[in-house]
Amino acid sequence: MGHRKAAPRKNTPDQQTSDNNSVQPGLIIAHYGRDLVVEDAQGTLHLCTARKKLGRLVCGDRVQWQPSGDKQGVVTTLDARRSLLARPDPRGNERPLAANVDQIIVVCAPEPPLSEGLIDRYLVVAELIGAQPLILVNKSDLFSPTAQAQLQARLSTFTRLGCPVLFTSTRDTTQIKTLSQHFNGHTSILVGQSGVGKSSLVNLLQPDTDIRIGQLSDASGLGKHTTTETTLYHLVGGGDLIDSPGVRDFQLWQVTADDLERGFRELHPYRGQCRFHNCRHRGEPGCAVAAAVSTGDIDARRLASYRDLLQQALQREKERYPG
Ligand SMILES: Nc1nc2c(ncn2[C@@H]2O[C@H](COP(=O)(O)OP(=O)(O)OP(=O)(O)O)[C@@H](O)[C@H]2O)c(=O)[nH]1
Ligand SMILES: [Mg+2]
Ligand SMILES: [Zn+2]
Repeated sequence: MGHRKAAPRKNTPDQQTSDNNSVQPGLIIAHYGRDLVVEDAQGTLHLCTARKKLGRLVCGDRVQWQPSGDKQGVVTTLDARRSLLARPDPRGNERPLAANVDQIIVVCAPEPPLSEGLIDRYLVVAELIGAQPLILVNKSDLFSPTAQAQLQARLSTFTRLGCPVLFTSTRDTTQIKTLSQHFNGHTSILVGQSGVGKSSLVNLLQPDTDIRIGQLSDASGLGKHTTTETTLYHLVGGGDLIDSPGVRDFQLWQVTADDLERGFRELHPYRGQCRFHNCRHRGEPGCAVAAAVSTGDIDARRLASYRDLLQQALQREKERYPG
């Protein structure tokens, strides 16, 4: 390793970690375009760039990086990802959003109106990347008890599928404990439409990371106006939480017909039970899934949702591979 001019030293405890230029492990906790905020093993933040060959790095990525100056560095290696959550851009190209997530928290609120279809699509993604889904209905302070009971009943399909539904309000700090229990031990990501209160939930649970990132970007001249796409927060009550910017809609552009079958967990027990081995459960004779709907074991709305998504997936496959 070549000789390197020592970086100017300040006598802060933070400084010790960037004193040598050895390769070391880090965690990506935010990014501004190509600039990454990497947290070292001591919890100090560094503004890094990444070698081009590494592709797009995202929040939650574990990396190896090398200091290159005062609180700056270069990411040299990407550690293997346990999971990768991607989101399509407006043209339908998948863009990675967060890595190593094991819980997807779908946040809803009375406004914009709650959409079961949107929840279904997030659940498919959760299933496909092996993450546990959790539904948070936020702004519960705006619900009457009757409205909340009605909504609870409406969302009971999801509870029966093993996806917990919690009612929350960021106006009510007594809920921090309940939320912490669900977040502890996980790397979770908050997803959902804009304005449902994702960032407010983060602020309730973790008020100081934005300040630390702000200090780093001020010090590095990154400017206050740059906004980060996603940010990872270490929660006081345990666990990591990734905030992501809201979307108006979320479509499953890259999901195939086979993926969908895996993505609807209530279909799993009926695998291989239909008369036709390649049954897509769209009204074929002898369909075990249709039979399960008539006995009430599968929710009719969920099957209709599956069929809609299947129709779209088959259409895409036809466009991609015509003939
Ligand atoms: N009444 C009420 N308002 C809330 C609650 N949580 C958040 N809000 C308000 O809802 C608005 C949107 O909150 P944000 O936290 O910015 O929403 P977000 O989901 O992060 O939005 P995007 O970042 O655009 O995706 C703000 O005005 C919040 O003050 C809540 O529990 N009750
Ligand atoms: Mg937000
Ligand atoms: Zn079938």
